[in-house]
Amino acid sequence: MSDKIAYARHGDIAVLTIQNPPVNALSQAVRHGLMERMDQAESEAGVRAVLIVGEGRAFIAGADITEFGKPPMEPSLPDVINRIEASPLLVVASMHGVSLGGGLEVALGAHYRIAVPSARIGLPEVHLGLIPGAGGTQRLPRVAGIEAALEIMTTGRHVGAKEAAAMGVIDVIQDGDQTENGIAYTQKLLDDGMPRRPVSEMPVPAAIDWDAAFNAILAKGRGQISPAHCVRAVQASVEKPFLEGLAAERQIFIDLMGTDQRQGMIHAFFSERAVGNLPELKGVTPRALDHIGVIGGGTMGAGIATAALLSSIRVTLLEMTADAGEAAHGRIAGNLSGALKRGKISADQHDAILNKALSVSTDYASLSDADLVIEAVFEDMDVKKQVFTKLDAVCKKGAILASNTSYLDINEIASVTSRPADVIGLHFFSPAHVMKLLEVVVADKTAIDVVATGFDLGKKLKKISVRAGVCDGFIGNRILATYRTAADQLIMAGASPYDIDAALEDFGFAMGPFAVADLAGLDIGWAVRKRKRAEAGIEGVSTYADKMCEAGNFGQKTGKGYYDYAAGPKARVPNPDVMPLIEADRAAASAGGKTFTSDEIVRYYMAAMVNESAKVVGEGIARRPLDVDMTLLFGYGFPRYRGGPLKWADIVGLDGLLADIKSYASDDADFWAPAPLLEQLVADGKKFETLNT
Ligand code: 3H9
Repeated sequence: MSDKIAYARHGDIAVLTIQNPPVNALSQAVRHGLMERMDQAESEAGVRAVLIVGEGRAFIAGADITEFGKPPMEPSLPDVINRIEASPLLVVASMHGVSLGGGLEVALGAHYRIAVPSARIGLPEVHLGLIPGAGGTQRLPRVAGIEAALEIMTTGRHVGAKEAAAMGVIDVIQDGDQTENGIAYTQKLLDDGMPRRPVSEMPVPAAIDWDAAFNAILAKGRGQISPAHCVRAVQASVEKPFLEGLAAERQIFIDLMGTDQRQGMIHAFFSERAVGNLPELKGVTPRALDHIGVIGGGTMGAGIATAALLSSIRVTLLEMTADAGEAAHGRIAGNLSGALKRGKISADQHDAILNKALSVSTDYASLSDADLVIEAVFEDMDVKKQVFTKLDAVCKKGAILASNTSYLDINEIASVTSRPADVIGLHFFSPAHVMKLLEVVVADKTAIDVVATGFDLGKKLKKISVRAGVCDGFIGNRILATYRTAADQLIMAGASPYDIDAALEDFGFAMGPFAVADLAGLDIGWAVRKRKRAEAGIEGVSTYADKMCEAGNFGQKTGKGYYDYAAGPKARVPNPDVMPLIEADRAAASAGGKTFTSDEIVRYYMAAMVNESAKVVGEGIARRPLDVDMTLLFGYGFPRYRGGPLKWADIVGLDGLLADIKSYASDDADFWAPAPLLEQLVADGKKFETLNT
């Protein structure tokens, strides 16, 4: 008999308890066990009802995702659920924690559902590139109606017990132990003589305009297809008898299982969890993180302070002058009132943070008892060195000294202190209280428990933390610099910024690189170019991008950049001044004249991204390909359904990409020098994913 499903009798009720930690995923053993235990309940004398509960922290988190992509194993989940629903016994599900995907589908196969107030339900299959595949698209519309069912399955969001009860998905909400509640409720149903109530026998709702719903959801998906396919499965629930609808759902599920998008999204799911899981940190105790100092209260510093405050960490923010301190306080207060408006904190929490947890100072001595200090001052090595020298003098022994630099050498910064083992890079992305990515930059002498504390901070701040080594730009900005250069090469060769943006947005990026540049501010790149030229002693150079800035066009904030924003920030009207400037540069360089298809643009841009990513992994700046994938996904708008640049590369084929890179080398041999790791993988017939362990 199954050891995954415990069986106990409580009078007339057989209690089936799923025991598959950590989240009771519906593995083959669980499915098999449920079949066996249903047989047992039905064959035992005196059993009138079955109660299904989950042990541990959840009812059921869904199908076992690790089985996806492997040959199917009997019994299938739809068969198990149909068997549960068809039982002559009364079947009740008692839910706590999450009931997701197949978990909710099992509950919908029961005849009645009870849940604790903190329970959450959902059909998150779209986040894995799938649709619900065990009756969710057929049963949920019968219970909750088409509109609610489609909203739940196309967004994949978690729905709280109260809302789920209002939708008709949960019959009773009751606080307490799920098993005790379930037994009492089942007993009451038996005592009241309540009949079996199979959802599949409930009437179907009226039809809607299916094509309009499909097209609207497809357009919203930015290239992701599975949400729109939920519409077709729900359509089948209305138009076909139950079993035929179920078969239609199954077919769509199986078709999606074979897609690259499913592969990309499941890679993202597991990588998101693996990225902060570094073998060298096992058993390492992080240092305390009760009080954090932040130096500099600009957008970045204020964002970091806000993120820490929202995670219940005390913050002392240091500014140079009282006026600057007041401005920083205002920025943080603005961020916090945004959090209050969005319901992330209560009014009391908001007031407590501002009155107690945050202090603003102009005196370095106020950082003397901080556990960790992060500087977010001007990106200049001398300025950073001055800050670290002062921190070294005032901070307590064991305090961690962190830099938020986005490209400067952390080893050099650490060298001015007497405690380089306590120095680390913590590279946040702006706005730091919103963006999910945190690069934990480990310098040569950084102590292992300091690294562990960096990851612990990321966890407390609910970030996706990625370990990076020291180099110019670390993982993300180094790769960004390369693919941006590839975009500039495409422009000189003949593509327009608008062709490039359109091609990459079709590929799935939220915004193309030139729209992103307009948003970030063109003056940032201009300042860097001017500084680099001054350092190199180059005078009098002015490219089309410089001329745009010289004319005062810095992007969205000035109303014009690559695009003209007169009609609003979302307007994508090309600025007519840009192309003549580009044409002049092409003419001066005797370049241009080539035309590119969208596919050629994507191929070129992605080849640059993959090649640099492979160098970053090969040099050990990123430990594993998945670290690069998560950096690009969470910091640079890379489409999640493609999994990340190196997952994408694995899917499209490394040999073809390497051949492309070699063919582009005739444009610029240095820039397109193939990454040794990529050449090695191709020679060995391997993929990047083999390095993800
Ligand atoms: C489905 O159901 C299809 C059906 O419609 C049709 C089938 C025919 N399977 O996230 P955590 C692991 S599709 C396998 O760190 P939390 C996870 O990898 C499924 N493993 O904890 C991690 O492992 P490790 C629809 C799973 O508290 C550990 O459990 N369901 C699964 O932050 C803890 O997870 C979903 O998409 C799984 N289904 O969050 C739900 N779920 O410790 C996906 C988790 O080795 N899961 N693991 O790193 C989640 O959203 C979150 O994991 C959950 C817990 C909210 C459950």
